[in-house]
Amino acid sequence: MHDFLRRLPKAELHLHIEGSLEPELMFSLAERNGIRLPYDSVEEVRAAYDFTDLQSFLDLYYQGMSVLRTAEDFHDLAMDYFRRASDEGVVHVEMHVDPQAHLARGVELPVVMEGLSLARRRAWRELGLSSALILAFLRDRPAEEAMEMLERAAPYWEMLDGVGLDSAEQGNPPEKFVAVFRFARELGIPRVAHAGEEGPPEYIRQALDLLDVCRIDHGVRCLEDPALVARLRDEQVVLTVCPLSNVRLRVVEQMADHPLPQLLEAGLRLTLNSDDPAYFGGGMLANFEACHDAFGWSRETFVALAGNALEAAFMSDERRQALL
Ligand code: ES4
Ligand code: ZN
Repeated sequence: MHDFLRRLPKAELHLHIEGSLEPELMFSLAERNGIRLPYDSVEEVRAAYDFTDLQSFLDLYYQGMSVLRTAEDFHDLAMDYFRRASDEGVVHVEMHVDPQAHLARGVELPVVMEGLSLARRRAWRELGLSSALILAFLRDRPAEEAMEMLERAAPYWEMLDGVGLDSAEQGNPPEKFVAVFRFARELGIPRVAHAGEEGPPEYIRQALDLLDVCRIDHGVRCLEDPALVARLRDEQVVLTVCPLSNVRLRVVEQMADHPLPQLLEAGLRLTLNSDDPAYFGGGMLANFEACHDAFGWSRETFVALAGNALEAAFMSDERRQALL
């Protein structure tokens, strides 16, 4: 099964590129940039990744990204991830990026965009791996700041495949971001949003009704609202589920308790994703394998889930046909 899951062509629709920063690269970038880390070893960093909830993770995630300063750093970050993903049979990666987190520490948008663009072109040429870029708004910061960031991103609108909504969910409902999502829609940019990870089912409804998103990132808490489940099924809304993330952030206690089997049984259009592979104990293959170990799913189930991701991916129909 391991070889089958590795060889299965997989598209990853839910990845935070800053969350792909492995401790080894964190140390080498810290050294290159003359930055002191509050850790003495890679082992110490990994030991610190003992999270109690989303916020406890976000604190270390924002701290970890402090080593990213130059376009070369962003290039190395993404290239490092693309190589690992490609080795795991990933053929397409859609990455969220958090420009506000970088702007807040003095790293300007062109630095981020140039580094990531170069890595994406190299990944396509050297690995045959396609990618998409999702500009994410930090929901725990003011909505006005999100709008300002999207305006500043004007030179890059053309290269955006989507906008997203991430960071601390509780208390930061989608309705807070109606204006900036309306602007993205006017620009013709597709929209996705994290909802129903720690937040209530109502946030999933808001993301659909007020932000007009085409996918829900996570969405696992929809199960608390049967009418919402029926709607997600009827409309075949794609959920980008991240099983190992849910365990590590204690959305569920262990893989055996994960609601994936119920979500599948409900007829929802699911995909499997890694979220922040460097922080949550593995990439796409580890997530697929964890599902196999916990639920004993057949090859057909994994083929269907991988197919959902290819069908929902932001890629040309030509590329999609080549992969399906
Ligand atoms: C994130 Cl809400 C959320 N979940 C996982 N990783 C993230 N990075 C930024 N926001
Ligand atoms: Zn996420």
